Amino acid sequence: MTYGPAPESSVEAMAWLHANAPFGHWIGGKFTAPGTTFASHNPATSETLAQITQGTTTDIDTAVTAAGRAQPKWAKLPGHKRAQYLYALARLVQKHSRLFATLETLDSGKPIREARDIDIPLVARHFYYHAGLAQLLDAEQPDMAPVGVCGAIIPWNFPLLMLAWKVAPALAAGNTIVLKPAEQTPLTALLFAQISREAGLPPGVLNIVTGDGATGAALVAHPDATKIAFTGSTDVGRKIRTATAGTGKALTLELGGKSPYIVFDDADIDSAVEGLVDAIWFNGGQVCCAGSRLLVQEGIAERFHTKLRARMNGLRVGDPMDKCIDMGAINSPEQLARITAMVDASGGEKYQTACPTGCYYPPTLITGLGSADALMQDEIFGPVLVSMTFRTPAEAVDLANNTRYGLAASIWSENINVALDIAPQIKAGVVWINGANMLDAAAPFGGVRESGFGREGGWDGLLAYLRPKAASKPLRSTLA
Ligand code: TXE
Repeated sequence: MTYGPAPESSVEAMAWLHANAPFGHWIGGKFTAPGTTFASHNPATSETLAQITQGTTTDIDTAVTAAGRAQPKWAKLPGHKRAQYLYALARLVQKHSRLFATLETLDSGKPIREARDIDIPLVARHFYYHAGLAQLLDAEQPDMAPVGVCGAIIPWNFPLLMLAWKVAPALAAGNTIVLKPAEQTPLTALLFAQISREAGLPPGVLNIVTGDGATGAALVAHPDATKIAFTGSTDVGRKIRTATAGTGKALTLELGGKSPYIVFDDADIDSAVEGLVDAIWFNGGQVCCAGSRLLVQEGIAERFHTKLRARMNGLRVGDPMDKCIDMGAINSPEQLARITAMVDASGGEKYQTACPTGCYYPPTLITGLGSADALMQDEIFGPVLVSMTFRTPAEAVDLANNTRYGLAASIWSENINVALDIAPQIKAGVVWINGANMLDAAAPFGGVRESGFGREGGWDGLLAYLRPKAASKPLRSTLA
């Protein structure tokens, strides 16, 4: 069955691309002339969308310098003035939400329904929320100083949302920023650059330098980028931590995960199955906090798997621009090859449903693995769920913690005492009870162990962009 094209036509997005590409960097409030370029593709069609400039060390230096020049004045603005810019950005994201959502889907392969209903609204919410925090800082700021110039490096799975997670708190706290989007998905960041002009953001407060890992490494290495915020693979996170060791740079890392999804035998099974569909097949499982490890209590395992397979059969995989599909394209041929190789190399029993040919991977369930098997341990970052059973709550905790990661976990039980007893025992930064992927600008998000450190969202997230400054007032003598 086909469902026809989404009403969100891509005509507007293609017109925007034709009017603006090839793209240079966004530095000091305007686009630079394009340099040596690479192509950004639509993974669903492999069509080239636009030529993007590969950022050099000189480009990074120019951007950091522009950010450094703008920072003192930006930091001197009262919080409520910075808030006005953040409110304007939030409103403009909403005003251009259809263009943002379409570009995001074309560039990343995620379903238009997700881009339109989840990614872009969460972006606007993030800016609204941080506008509020910027105002609160008026009361707090005497003892808090911005970090200075922030360098942000983001991945391809939530391109605009990850931009918002870095830019909103950085700007709210009085920092300026140089952001490097992922080479696979730079388009919405470039549109965001354009709307920052519409918002009247002072030149140099936001700078975007496109490019690959080498561009990111140059940003990390720049001596005047005093805080680095990174979201991406654990391998690159490790390199960045090594590169910044001994430099005094502040650092937050949001890395991979292998989050457990624990279902007790008293759970509401239908809700738990539905929650799992969201946990592992949202954005094709290309989600750092994906519930990619199902741990289900033995007594209900068969019934649960039967219901899960039936639900999998109903998932529609296809053209991301079709608003009726559940899962779109895999983000890139490289990521598809990575997923395929990992699954092909594994044992276990595989259950896969249908998907189109091209840059697609079918919803997959793998059972019969041991807890030490590679697929139980390694992040796949695709629509692949691995499943094991447990007998007792203690065994559930052991299995859940048997990972080098610690980002998120879901616990499903109708007995709140069980859930509240288990939650603190799980080594993870975020634990959801009878839910999954519940993200909000006000909730601190981040990991422990090899999932990284630092939080994004909430007051904790803002504090990562501030430094306490105890010497801002003269101390009164205790003898007086
Ligand atoms: O990530 P990279 P990749 C995981 C996931 C995926 C795997 C590889 O398991 O399969 O990583 O994806 C920039 N210095 N996650 O290769 O390389 C790069 O240009 C500075 C989980 O795409 O980590 C991009 O902007 N920057 C993750 C960003 O880092 C460097 C999301 C992420 O790319 C750099 C993405 C360097 N040396 C992948 N090398 C999550 N936590 O959500 C690359 N980059």
